Amino acid sequence: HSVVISGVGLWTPEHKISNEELVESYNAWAERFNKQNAELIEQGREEAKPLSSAAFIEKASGIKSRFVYSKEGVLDIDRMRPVLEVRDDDQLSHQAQMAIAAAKKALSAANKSPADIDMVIVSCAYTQRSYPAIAIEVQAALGIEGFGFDMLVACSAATFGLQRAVDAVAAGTSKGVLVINPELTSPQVNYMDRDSHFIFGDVATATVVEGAATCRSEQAFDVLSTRCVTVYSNAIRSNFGYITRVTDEDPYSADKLFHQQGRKVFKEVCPMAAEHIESHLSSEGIPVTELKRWWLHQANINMNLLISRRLLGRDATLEEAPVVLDEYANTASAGSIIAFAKYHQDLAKGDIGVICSFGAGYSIGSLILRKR
Ligand code: CO8
Repeated sequence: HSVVISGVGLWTPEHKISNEELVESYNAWAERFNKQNAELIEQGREEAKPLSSAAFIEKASGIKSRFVYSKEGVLDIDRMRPVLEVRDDDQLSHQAQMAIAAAKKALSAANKSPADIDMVIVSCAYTQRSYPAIAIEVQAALGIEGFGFDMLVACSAATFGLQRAVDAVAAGTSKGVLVINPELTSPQVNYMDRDSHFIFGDVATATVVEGAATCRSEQAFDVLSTRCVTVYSNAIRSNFGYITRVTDEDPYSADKLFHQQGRKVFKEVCPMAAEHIESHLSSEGIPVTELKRWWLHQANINMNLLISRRLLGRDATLEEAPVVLDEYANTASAGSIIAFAKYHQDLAKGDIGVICSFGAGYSIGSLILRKR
């Protein structure tokens, strides 16, 4: 069966935090910490908190701002984490709410109704609970018959989820699949860590995957090929998990939140991603120069430029490799899908593009698409 992506949806939270706001709050928190711990710092028993800078953030990452699901609490130096209300078991969960908003947009872009879908994959960096799956909650709320499950593959959750969807449709076991990426990252961001407080934002994306024969969309892409790879690394890690209840560790300690060795990640992941894209394209007989669009993972502008430079011998233009991280920051697996959602309508029939994610795991996933 020939498989298409027939619709993509993007849901953006209403709240925004600029670098300047974030840095002002972090620096106020750090200065207070240093004042309160002046004696210990003087004695060398505590490390002074370094100050952050909006200019550094923009230069080192390309990030100018991020969207958040809840802004309350994030900038409060007595809290330094968002506030989310507890919802009863019979209310819609936060993540399902985000997922449904994006899913409805993807369905409408694909010109499909829930009756056309029989598989729901919620694929993202974190789910707010282990069971029942967020995907099954979404399935019920949208009135979809079939099945759903959650998948966690950090930054490559969206591309790995899409590969599952493409395979299911190609095998004839599913007629239509919703792959949804409700990236609620802000609860896992350490807003008290100078090196990572600026990296992430919240968003939700969704895509509809189906057979070419049922496609009723004006903006559809043939999926020519998918490829996923993982190589174990501790350079990006979170030790948050259900067993901390019995290991008696501090559930709020920094290692329970997102942390990374950013330089190491940068150096190791860029060549991996460049080689991955190159070998994926070459196995399909497509020269890199034929690529009209690169919907790359959105972690760092310099990473994306380095990857395109390795493959093209020059920096990709903004038209070739659109950037959304300036406005959205790193949104884990959703980044490349935001780029795809915002920048696909101008492509002509036959144009080829690649979606590629790279990140924690390490994990790399790519899809080669051709505009129909
Ligand atoms: N303000 C001012 N100065 C700073 C700041 C700051 N905020 N942060 C660091 N500095 C300083 C450093 O201390 C250092 O000073 P010195 O030279 O005196 O030691 C100097 O600036 C340079 O620091 P770095 O070498 O660390 O700076 P880089 O140029 O490497 O930039 C980045 C740091 C932006 C983090 C960069 O390394 C990067 O983007 N690396 C790639 C990271 C990446 O892509 N990671 C992927 C993570 S996402 C993922 O995989 C999914 C996880 C799941 C989602 C999690 C949701 C919460």
